[in-house]
Amino acid sequence: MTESKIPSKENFSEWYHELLKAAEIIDVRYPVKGMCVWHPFGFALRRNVYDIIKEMLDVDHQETQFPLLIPETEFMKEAEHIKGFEDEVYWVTHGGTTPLDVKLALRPTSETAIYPMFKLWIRSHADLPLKIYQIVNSFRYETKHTRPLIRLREITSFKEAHTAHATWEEARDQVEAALEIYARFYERLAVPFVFIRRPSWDKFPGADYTIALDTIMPDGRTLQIGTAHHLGTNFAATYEITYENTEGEQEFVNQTCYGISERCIAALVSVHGDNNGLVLPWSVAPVQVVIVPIIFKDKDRDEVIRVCGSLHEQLADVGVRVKTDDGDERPGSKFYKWELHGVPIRIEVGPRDIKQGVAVLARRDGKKVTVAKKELKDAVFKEAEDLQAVMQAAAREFMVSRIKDCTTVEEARDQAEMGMARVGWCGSEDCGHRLEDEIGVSMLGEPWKPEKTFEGRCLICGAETEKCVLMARQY
Ligand code: 5CA
Ligand code: ZN
Repeated sequence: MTESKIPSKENFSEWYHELLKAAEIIDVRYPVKGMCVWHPFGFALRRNVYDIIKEMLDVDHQETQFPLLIPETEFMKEAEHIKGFEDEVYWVTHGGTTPLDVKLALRPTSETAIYPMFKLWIRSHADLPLKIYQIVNSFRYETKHTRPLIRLREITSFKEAHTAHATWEEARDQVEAALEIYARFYERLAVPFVFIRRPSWDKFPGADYTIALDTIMPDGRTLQIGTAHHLGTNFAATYEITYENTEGEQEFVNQTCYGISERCIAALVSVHGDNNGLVLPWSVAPVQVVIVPIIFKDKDRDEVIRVCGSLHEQLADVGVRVKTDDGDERPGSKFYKWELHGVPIRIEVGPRDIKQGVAVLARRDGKKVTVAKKELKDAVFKEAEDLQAVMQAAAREFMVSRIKDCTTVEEARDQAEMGMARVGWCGSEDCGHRLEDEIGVSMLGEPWKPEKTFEGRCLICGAETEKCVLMARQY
């Protein structure tokens, strides 16, 4: 089929919105701004994606669930945290017609729900480290332009982990462990990113420091797709979370938290999709293989359907998420529909293929191979793996091509239209703010553990420096 229901990806914003609709990811017509409905197909994708992160966390974290509502008295304890979130909180003020004695906040994130309980749970060093996570909805009254999956007022799939440790160093190591988990997670999604340490003025409210994962969207704008925060003893002091150390003294715990949201799916969809629709990595595709029977004459029907059924069974038996589309539409329409839904591999079976003992295997990236029926299973896995690698490489190449060193404000301004501009920074807060003002975009921060060191000059004051920062337009 040549006609395409979605606009060209060059008009990224239109493409994105139309794709979410056409590929049945989410429905944005719910009548509350910033709140969307998952279509069943989108939710199946979400489940596959979140199963990966759950499996990774379950190795040494415990899953739990805390209430949605947080009493104002707890919410208002940590001064910096309040400052960071007070404009974004939804409040429950009434039970029926009765005003509540204590207003209840809908969690914008759950520090203030979880940490009063940590105070009760943690007694001695034997209770540490404590590592928990939950996958819940959370609410933020965002005032910036809302966007499906990207900036929501109800974040439906907020994965937040919270940990407590005996020492600051152990918490630091946990931040690194979390980043490693996220790196492996995004590798499975074939979504490239850079680790960036946020500047002090953009860290999580109440944290010692914040490290973010940022990726570049097709329109050149940066999307923060995860963060890990070292909370030091800031919340522990406020919520009196102490443990008895081996000498019998009470000490504050050191904490971390780290989160991702359905932005991971926004990134997945945007980074890989094309003009024909979704392109999903094998690892998460709700349908990994679609089998399309090619029937020209009625007399061939039974035989073609039988062979398709046996291929279907073979693949399902080894755990492939396979679907046989034996509906009445013409094959061309079926191809189009499953391409739109990002199916990595399509298998076509017609009478002539049956006679020759082969099937045609078409990959979502356009590559086609004819394979002997006996070798089909192996061929599917081989092509799936290769396709995932091709997607990974293409996505990384795009991102890397959109990060450039810049030595003048004008250059950085131009580059920030395309992606990230890397510029020298002396480290003074004053020059930092001027960088943001003059380039007209945000400072994402310093690359975290960069491969090579930087040598240059602060773009503002000209001082020699080994520090560099990435500047970009952000979603
Ligand atoms: N408590 C910490 C760690 S869980 C926390 O809330 N960190 S956060 O504010 O940085 O949020 C974690 C991640 O959620 C962000 O990195 C971002 O990817 C995502 N996120 C934040 N706000 C929204 C929003 N309004 N819509 C969708 N995703 C969001
Ligand atoms: Zn400077």
